[in-house]
Amino acid sequence: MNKVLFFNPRSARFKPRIPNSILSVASAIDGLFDYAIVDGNLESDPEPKIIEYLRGGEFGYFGCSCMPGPQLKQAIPICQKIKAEFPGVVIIWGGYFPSNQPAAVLDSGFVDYVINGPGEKCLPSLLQALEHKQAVDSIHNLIFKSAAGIVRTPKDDLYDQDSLPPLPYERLNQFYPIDR
Ligand code: B12
Repeated sequence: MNKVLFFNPRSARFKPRIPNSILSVASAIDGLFDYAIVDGNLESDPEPKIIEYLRGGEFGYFGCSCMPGPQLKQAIPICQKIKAEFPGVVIIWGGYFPSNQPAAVLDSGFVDYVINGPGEKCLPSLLQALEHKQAVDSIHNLIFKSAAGIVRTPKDDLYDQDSLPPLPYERLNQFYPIDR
């Protein structure tokens, strides 16, 4: 199974913060796919670390969270570089910016899939389908480009938050000491 490299681009200059968005989707693939986390808030320059992970050859997916503003500023050049150097790595964006601006994101040419809204069900289904070379068009909360244009699958109602798995703080702690 290909591994997933999650990236939380820098959203704040001061005070490390828990990367809520990434942890939420990481919780949904815990036990199904192995993953690593790179937190832009805790790296002076996250790019070398990301490139080093990808050069290892074990990561088939790059999952990037993105709000509008500074996160976008860090996400764009890094994803452009990944697409150029590792064209086989599938780049998946989730969060407010790609959910609201999917055409701009997909037209960029360096993002393969947009998760539209909550990703806890969509991401594991997408990864399973891609691993087994199955169609993705029945997976809810997904936006992607096909030969016919941009495809937007139906959107789920918001999930009952208490039914979702707990956030994997212990895993985050392995990458970035949570004491910080
Ligand atoms: C906390 C927060 C912040 C924190 C982030 C703290 C942190 N821990 O990182 C801080 C203070 C840094 C912040 C900053 C900003 N924020 Co803010 N923030 C929020 C807030 C209140 C909650 C976000 C959150 O953590 N949600 C919980 C997580 C679990 O949900 P989520 O992010 O939606 O993630 C889910 C999906 O989007 C998806 N997903 C997300 N990422 C990924 C990645 C992958 C790979 C996949 C598969 C799926 C996926 O799956 C997740 C689980 O379902 C929201 C409002 C809200 N109630 O949602 C505003 C909100 C996101 N922020 C907003 C804005 C505008 C900003 C700023 C631009 C404000 C500013 N002017 O500076 C900055 C920009 C950030 C940046 N620098 O890039 C707007 C975005 C509006 C829009 N239409 O895009 C929101 C919606 C508030 C609002 N209503 O105006 N923010």
